[in-house]
Amino acid sequence: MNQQHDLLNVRHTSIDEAKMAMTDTLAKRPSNYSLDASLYNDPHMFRIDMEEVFQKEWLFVGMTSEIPKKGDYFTVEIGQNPVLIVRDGEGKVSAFHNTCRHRGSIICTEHRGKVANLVCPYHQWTYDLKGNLLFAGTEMNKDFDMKQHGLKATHCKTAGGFIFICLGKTAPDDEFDDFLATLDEYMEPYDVENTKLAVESTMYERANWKLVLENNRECYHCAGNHPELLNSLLEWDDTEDPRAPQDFHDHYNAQAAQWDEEGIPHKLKSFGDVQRNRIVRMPLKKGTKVMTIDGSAACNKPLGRIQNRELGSMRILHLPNSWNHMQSDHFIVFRVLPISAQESIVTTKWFVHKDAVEGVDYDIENLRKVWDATNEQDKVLGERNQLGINSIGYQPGPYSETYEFGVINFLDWYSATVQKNLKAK
Ligand code: 3BY
Ligand code: FES
Ligand code: FE
Repeated sequence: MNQQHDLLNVRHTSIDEAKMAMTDTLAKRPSNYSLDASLYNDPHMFRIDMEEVFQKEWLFVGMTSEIPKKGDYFTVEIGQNPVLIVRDGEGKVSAFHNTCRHRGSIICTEHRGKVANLVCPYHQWTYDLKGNLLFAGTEMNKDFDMKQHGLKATHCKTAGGFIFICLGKTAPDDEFDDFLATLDEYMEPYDVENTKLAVESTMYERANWKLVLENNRECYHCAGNHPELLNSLLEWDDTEDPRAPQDFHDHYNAQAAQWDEEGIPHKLKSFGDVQRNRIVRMPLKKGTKVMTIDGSAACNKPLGRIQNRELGSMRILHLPNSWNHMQSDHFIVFRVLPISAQESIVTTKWFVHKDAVEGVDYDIENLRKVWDATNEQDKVLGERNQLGINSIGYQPGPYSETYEFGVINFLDWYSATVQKNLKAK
């Protein structure tokens, strides 16, 4: 896709017209059908997604153990909004718009790093780790008020080592705090503060962000596309998946009894009426420990207080932009961020115990192999999906209610959220 092609997808001449079309399309859509093409490729519709979803809802950005010490930071771009996440001297993690209060330059120019203070590279205005302006040279007018020119904070909450931000004026609370409390409880065995980022990958995908999510929300495509993943992953979506046979329930019950003995939380918890947030520990295939090619351990050191290597994978879902796999000796987090109507970035990060030594306790290639292969396969699927949707021959098609209920849930959440936020104006 190039920029000229993008113009072919402009169906609406103004943003107001697009908003009316969005409201109309979402109100009329059958919930078990894929969306109208414009919602996957029209730049105006994309702008609405950015304004109503990515600039108003809670988003997953990363883990607290990526920035373990004072002054450690990482940056993230929410569409055109550069944001920096930093740990201050008291250990608190905060998020700020990465834009200087002088003339707006970005401040942190690297993807991650460590600083004593946040210094703008343009004219060296300097902010402390809480965003207060400390220094603005000697050239400002006498009435210049430093206190009025601190960095703009975004909402930021952490739980169980996960960092979420919200760029909206007010952050939605719905059931988010309930989810965070459960996340804290379910992540306790992993002791995230004592983990470290082993490796990360950034994948550019020529597909609308919703196609990336839709693809992730079903395993209908797994048998035909993910040979490496299926060495260890069971295709059922959660422990209550109506398709799962008795064999699965027997396997789950046997494992769950062991997890209970070790005090490892596992029961399915979902928040919101369409599983906007969900946590569930799923067993992996019999005889496998983690998601490596042969299912054997990926790291000699299990995480936190974990002893049983067969902890399956705790799947954590956070719409609109994250799914995660927490296992006994490593965990993997996934983050999707949109770039344009037909472009997204998928970031994957692998974490191990902070004392694990690369090359001794774990091998990076072995650690990342299954999900590198899976991500690559999913990227191809998403890009093919986008190409076909761009055709004048595309017509929304039916989802399977047994295999694709996760997709239906996602789009129900998306649709309700966009409609609610558009109305709230
Ligand atoms: O494992 C995942 O993250 C999801 C669930 C099923 C399809 N996909 C691979
Ligand atoms: Fe940051 Fe001038 S723009 S110091
Ligand atoms: Fe997949």
